[in-house]
Amino acid sequence: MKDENLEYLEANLEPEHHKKMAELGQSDMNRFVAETMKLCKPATVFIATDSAEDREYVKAKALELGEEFELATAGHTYHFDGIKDQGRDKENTRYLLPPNVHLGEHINFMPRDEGLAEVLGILDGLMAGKEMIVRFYCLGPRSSVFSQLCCQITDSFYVAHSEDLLYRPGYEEFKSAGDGVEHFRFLHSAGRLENGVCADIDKRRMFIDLVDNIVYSTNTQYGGNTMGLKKLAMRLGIQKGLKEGWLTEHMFIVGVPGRNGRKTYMTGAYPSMCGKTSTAMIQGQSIIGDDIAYLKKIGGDVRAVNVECGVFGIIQDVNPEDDPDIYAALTSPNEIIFSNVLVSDGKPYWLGMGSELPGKGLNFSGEWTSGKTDANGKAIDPSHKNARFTLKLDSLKNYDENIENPEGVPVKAMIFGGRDTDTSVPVEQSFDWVHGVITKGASLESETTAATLGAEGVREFNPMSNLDFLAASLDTYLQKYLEFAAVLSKPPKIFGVNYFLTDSEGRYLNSMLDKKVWMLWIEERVHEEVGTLTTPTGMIPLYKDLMRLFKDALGMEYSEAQYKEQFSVRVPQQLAKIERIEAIYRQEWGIPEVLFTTLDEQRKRLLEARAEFGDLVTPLMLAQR
Ligand code: SPV
Ligand code: MN
Repeated sequence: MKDENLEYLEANLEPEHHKKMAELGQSDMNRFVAETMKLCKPATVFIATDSAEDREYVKAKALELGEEFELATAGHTYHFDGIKDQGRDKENTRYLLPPNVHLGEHINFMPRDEGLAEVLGILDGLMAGKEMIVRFYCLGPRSSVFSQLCCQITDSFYVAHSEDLLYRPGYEEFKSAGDGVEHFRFLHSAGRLENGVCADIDKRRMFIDLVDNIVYSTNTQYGGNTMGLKKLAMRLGIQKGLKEGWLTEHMFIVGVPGRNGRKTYMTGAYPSMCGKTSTAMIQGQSIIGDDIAYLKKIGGDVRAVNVECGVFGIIQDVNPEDDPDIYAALTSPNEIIFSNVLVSDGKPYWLGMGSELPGKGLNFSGEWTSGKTDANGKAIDPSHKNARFTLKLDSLKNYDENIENPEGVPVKAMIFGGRDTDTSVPVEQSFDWVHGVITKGASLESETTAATLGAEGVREFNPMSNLDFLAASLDTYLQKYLEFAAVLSKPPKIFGVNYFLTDSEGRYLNSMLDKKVWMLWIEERVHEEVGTLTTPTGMIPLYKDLMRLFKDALGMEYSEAQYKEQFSVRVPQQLAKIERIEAIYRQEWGIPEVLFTTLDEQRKRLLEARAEFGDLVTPLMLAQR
């Protein structure tokens, strides 16, 4: 059959690029590429296959065009996003919804017709004078039940290069799939650049069209806004998973070592900058992924894959003591992109790297010297708090051998953690799947950080740390989540963690290293090798087990006084949290009743404990009950 789009491509592409499209054999892709060319009007078009040559071209172009610059160490490059383009822009990230679709109060949306008109208007001619890159990827391992094919169009070689590090190639997958294969599409343009950064931030848009499985992103460079396969694909993945009975989650996947050489796989969901990557990188563990997981039920287990094969990680506080494996990778020759760090004498520097930073250099604000202030008179940090590194997982030495397993890995524990200075204990097991989904996942709150634009330190509701990415109403998401593993005879055990508890003076009660102990305790709980103490909110570790684990894993003494301070139930704070969470869900339609009964039961247990012991219920009080 005649394909008019392919004819258009033949007339308007260089022959080698037309050939690549023709050989792909995907009429939807021909249409997507032809329509985008007509709309965005690029000067030239580069169709990338999976070949090493095409990958090299992208890398070389990023350097040639000044989107990246070389550092002294072989393979290392750096990139800057503009001073106003340093995080995910939640305000301008919107779902485009048809008139009959309502996803509730927590979803930022606009009418689809209006949104499409606006973003297509912005995209009109936006690639003028630039090269348009067309790239094919596969989310999840290739040739697996988890594989999700994607096509990214962008005019940013930095974005294309980053995605080449973060995602598995997909040209050959598309080619062998046969015409009409289901896929996600992403269209990005950084728009007009000035000094290499986006000049028209007021026209920054991330618009998600759930009807056509396409996401548009304009006038931004920051990874979370631009790399379609990252947070933008997550939204399409959530929608697809909920329809088909599986989950797309904001989760790391790790293998935790246990007794007799065994390894136990776990996932963990934490909002940005709450220790997710560093938990995934704890010494002695192996890493499958640090950000996004697809979870499916296979053969009686929940199994998970990392949709990515690289890390776009926060660099602040990566130092030889706290994150030795990442630090080693960041200081060895390897393909790495450093974004928004301080650069001086060909070397990257970042806050918390464990050594002195130079007093001047280049950073996201341009030439930087210590004491430089922004337009509001606020001191500009040498490296941004949300500065990042991008690398392939296989450049880390703790890379898990199962990352490409087409069946994923069995998930035995799911962990939820937020930035919480005053309420939850450092680690706690939920009573069962439903209690865990509701009181740990659906009740997750976190104090805001620099990973998204806006004020920091404000407590925000963030169910499953997925709120920013939900492509469904909360009631549907929760209902499907509850159903997901309820049918399994042994669903994953659910845990809550909190690394950010402080004392009355605001000092952290735990060190960065303590999370290793919590992970090892969870591993032993999965195999039911250690006991617990039941509290009104869950099951906490026994002192003797923590004392042993602190000694064995960290060579540290852990005192009973520390245990008491960290693991006491703070009843007024826990009750206030229930009030907040309940009020949020009361505003929504159709929330499963079990959410309210579960919260209510928890409140009753807390009130009973308070009547018996007062506001602060120590583990000892509960043990002697
Ligand atoms: C996050 O903010 O959750 C990240 C980085 O993982 S971003 O790509 O910006 O989403
Ligand atoms: Mn993330």
